[in-house]
Amino acid sequence: MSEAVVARPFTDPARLDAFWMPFTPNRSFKAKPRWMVEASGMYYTDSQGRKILDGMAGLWCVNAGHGRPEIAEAISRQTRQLDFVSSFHMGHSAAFDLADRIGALAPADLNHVFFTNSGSEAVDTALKLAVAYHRARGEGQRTRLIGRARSYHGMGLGGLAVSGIGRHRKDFGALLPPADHLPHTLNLEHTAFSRGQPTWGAHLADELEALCSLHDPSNIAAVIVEPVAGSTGVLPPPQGYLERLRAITEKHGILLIFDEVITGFGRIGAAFGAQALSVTPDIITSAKGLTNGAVPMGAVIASKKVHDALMHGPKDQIEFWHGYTYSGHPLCCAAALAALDVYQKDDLYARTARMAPYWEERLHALKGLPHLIDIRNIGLVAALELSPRDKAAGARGAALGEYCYSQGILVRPSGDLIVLSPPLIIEHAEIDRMVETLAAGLRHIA
Ligand code: PXG
Repeated sequence: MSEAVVARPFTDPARLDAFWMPFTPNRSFKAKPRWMVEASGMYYTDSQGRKILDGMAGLWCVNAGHGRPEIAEAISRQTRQLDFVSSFHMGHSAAFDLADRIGALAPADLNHVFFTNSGSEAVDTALKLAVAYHRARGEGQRTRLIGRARSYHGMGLGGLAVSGIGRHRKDFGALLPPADHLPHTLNLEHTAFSRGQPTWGAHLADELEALCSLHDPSNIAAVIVEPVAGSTGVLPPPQGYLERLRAITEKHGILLIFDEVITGFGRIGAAFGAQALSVTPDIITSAKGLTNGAVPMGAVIASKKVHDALMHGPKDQIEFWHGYTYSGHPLCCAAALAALDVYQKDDLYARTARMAPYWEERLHALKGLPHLIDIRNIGLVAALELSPRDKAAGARGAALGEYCYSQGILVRPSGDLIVLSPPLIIEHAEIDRMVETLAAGLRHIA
């Protein structure tokens, strides 16, 4: 990396103004920017030349580590050979190849793949697909959607409607389609310091029966949940909970959607969370790890039942009135195919399952250190929950995040939670270093 590239942003602060940063306090970032200039394997390099251990896999996406040359080369080759072709009425082989590969990786008969450009678009696509499915079967009144508290389903208006984060919804309330929410499954009194799936909480799935009584199931199109809620603080599902949701949805003809934008492509020790947790939904949404984060892409994976219901009417008519200019973009498909090859070569899903017990053991050894009120983990993801400071919610989490960064480790503070989701190539020594830094940080911060 040349000096000029490293130094440029600092020499002209006025040039920071134009980029309106997403989900960032723009003014404070621009007053004290944090730059990354390079990334390779488990590490970023920041503008001071420090190596920073990436405890977040970018933003839950760089599953095989940064800068994998196979993916870079595939992108470069594809853009020189066929930079763009629309997937509306035209084709290129990488899109078909990728859909086929994803279908083979997905559970059961979830074999039909619709491409999007992000997780948010994948969620909106899945919700529309659910409504269209019922309509195609003559149940057009099934339009009601059910999400869950403490869920993140992206920033589209459909995804926001089913999402369970009040602050995300607050400014846009009137625009959101009506949706109901199941309760979330975290209850520290019953679940604190559970290893993996808590034993308490399966009964919370029965709240779905209550919503069915209220609205009548004949009006409900779909239930969407993250199999493991990720960005709201890593909530592994209670044992038996997803099984119960599956049984209730099946009983009432309601589609079950798993939002696997985070759990897809290995995070919890199988290609999809559905497989790791042995519950099969009707539709899966994915993104992030699909291309190892190298280029934006999402995918919706539908079961045969859902797909076939829409394949009706005259054969020369469009079956699903939906799509994006960049659905199945050649460059994204090439990146995703290369990423899937890398995952296979690294045996990444099985490796994650093998590494998970060590991750769990090391993290749970932190129990008893100051401020720690919960540790949650599954696969290679975890959250530490800290008790909040008096009248200063979030300050302690931010302080621990800052401490870790000062020691060369990037973690994701979210309020008083520290979320950890490293690239799945993490080694034992790197887990040790993360855990030791967190331990030192917990002792250090007030
Ligand atoms: N579903 C889930 C489960 C997600 O986690 C999305 C959908 C939306 O994906 P896109 O690609 O549209 O961003 C997500 C995104 C965090 C964080 O801080 C998490 C996400 C995005 C940004 C920040 O944990 N997840």
